[in-house]
Amino acid sequence: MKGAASLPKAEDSAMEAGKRRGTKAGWEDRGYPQGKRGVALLTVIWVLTVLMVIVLSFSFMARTETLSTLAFKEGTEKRFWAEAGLERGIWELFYRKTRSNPPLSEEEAPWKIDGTPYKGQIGQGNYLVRIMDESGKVDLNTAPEQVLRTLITSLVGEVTDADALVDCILDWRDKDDLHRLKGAESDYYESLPKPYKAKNGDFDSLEELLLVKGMTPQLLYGEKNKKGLADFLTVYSRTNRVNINTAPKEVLLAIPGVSADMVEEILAYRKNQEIKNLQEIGGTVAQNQARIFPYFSFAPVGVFTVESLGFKDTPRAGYKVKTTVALTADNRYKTYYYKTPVTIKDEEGPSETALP
Ligand SMILES: [Ca+2]
Repeated sequence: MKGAASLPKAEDSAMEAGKRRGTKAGWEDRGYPQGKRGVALLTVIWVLTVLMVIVLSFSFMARTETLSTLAFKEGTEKRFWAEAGLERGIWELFYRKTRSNPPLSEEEAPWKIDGTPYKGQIGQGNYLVRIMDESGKVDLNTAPEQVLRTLITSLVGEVTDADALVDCILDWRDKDDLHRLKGAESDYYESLPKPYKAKNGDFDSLEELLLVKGMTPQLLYGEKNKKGLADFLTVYSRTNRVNINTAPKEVLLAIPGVSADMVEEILAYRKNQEIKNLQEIGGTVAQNQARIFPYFSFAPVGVFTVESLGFKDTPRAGYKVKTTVALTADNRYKTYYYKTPVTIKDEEGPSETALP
């Protein structure tokens, strides 16, 4: 008890000493001149400022993180909605295969495979799916030269020397090292800053076209309101004909001997039924059938591209995925190509044809 009683006394005397040090006499005692008495306050303000800057930068970082997490979440959602659309598209292909008889009603009818967009809903999201028959496109490796030339000229002739582009594509593909008039072979490609050789073999993918002299992503994928070559070319049909039931207008027009009137007749006829021969279309198509027949087939070869756009409110802010699949005999499918995302910038975006 004695010790405990003496302790407060010792504390008291220490406090007294502290108080004394805080007095004017105290500062002077410790050798601070009178003019520097605000230095502690200044230090405190500085420390507070530095702390505020740190806190503000932390809060800014946290906000950025939150926003990027939200964007990631939305992007992931859209991606899975798009993936769902892709699965649906493939499922529709199998359904189509089993529905060889004419459908009883509109709902029973299988989806069209000419790029017609179909909309679906899953959870809180939506998808927009298009199926394209690869045999409705022009095969880059097997198409007759005239078809390739007419198609490419009609699509990009306004912005580039289409003849030179076609010459370079054919030179890239042919086995020899002999230049066409405006073509390019290994000697040109080896003179580039990053040299490589001409393939002298078939194209394995459309992207390979970007290695060919004169080809640009804009020409291949199209720009905002202009379609690119990729919508009309393929490496998967492996035939020199195009499917008259699914070929886009641009491809039909590239067929030698096919006029704009014939294209209208074909499009009008196939709207309601499948074309089985040229005779049944009648009109100018039937009159010219002998001439144009060698360029056409009437059924798909079984390779399809499914393109799906996942979105919440507007397709313009969507996420797009694309796959090319081949249906195999055992009711399975093989994936030849898959791309995610097909970004709005390097592809035609949710192109006008993909919008509802
Ligand atoms: Ca060559």
